[in-house]
Amino acid sequence: MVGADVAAAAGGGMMKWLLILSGAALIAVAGYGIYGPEVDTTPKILDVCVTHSDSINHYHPWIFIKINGEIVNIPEGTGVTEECMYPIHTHSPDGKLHIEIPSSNPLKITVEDFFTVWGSEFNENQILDYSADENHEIIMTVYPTKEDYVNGTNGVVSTDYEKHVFTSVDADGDGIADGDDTVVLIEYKEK
Ligand SMILES: [Ca+2]
Repeated sequence: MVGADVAAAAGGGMMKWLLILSGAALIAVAGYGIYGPEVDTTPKILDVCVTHSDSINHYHPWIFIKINGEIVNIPEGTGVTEECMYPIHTHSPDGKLHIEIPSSNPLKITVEDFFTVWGSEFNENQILDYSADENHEIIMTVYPTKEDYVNGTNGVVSTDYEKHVFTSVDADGDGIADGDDTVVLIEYKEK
């Protein structure tokens, strides 16, 4: 009798655990149902290849990176592989970006897209291998033209960081995307 009582007690305990576990599984399934599709962080920029023959909105912003005052070289051919030329890429090592948006796929191109095709890190706390800390900060400044950047005029500090859009909109009606010739400067420096 004693043995049977122990077995019954053990069986009851197991049933309790099964109920708890199945409850947890239900919550997990429900959670996936609610949140699963929303956490798709696959960079869309890597799904699109461009060719010069497609009908394309083609314009040229600039990006410059300074680490402790030194300009970082951005390689020629960033965003260009044998298999794919991504909608944001370089053809020279001078910070000139080529944005080519197929009219069949009107992407919104961000600074993050460039770092994605480059395979490098950038956000408000990190630029390349450098992290913001108590002594260092990351400042992003946007200039309306390359000439402004060279002259140090009309720069606006932005807190958009990687979310900054190189706009393809032509709000001023000159026939060129307004993001053309704009400059993003990312600086990592001592506070
Ligand atoms: Ca324009």
